[in-house]
Amino acid sequence: MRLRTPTSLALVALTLALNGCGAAGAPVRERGTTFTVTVDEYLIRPQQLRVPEGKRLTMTVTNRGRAGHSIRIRGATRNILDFKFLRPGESRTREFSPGPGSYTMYCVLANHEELGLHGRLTVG
Ligand SMILES: [Cu+2]
Repeated sequence: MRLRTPTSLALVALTLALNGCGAAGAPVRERGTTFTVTVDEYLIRPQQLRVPEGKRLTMTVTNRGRAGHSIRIRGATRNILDFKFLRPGESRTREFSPGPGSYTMYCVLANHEELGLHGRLTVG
């Protein structure tokens, strides 16, 4: 087997990092009031989502994973929305009217947030 040079190893690492970003990290700006996020083990997509402020929003969470997930949206001082336990394949839709600001979307189960199941919801 041919030994790889440090340069080609660095390129492989860079390519993997870029692919990782593209898979979940591309920020999405949603101009409408209806949007969907998908969750699995252990990512939420989109991971950075911006939505309009001053509107009633309709959010759907779809679980594309093989485990159950319970998604919550938390602000600086309180939780503003809960999607109770979603079985694999299940979707649920909720309406809410968040104030402007930055929120965290995450899974409340076990250590799922720590494993990567979290994202940022920016209103405004
Ligand atoms: Cu989970």
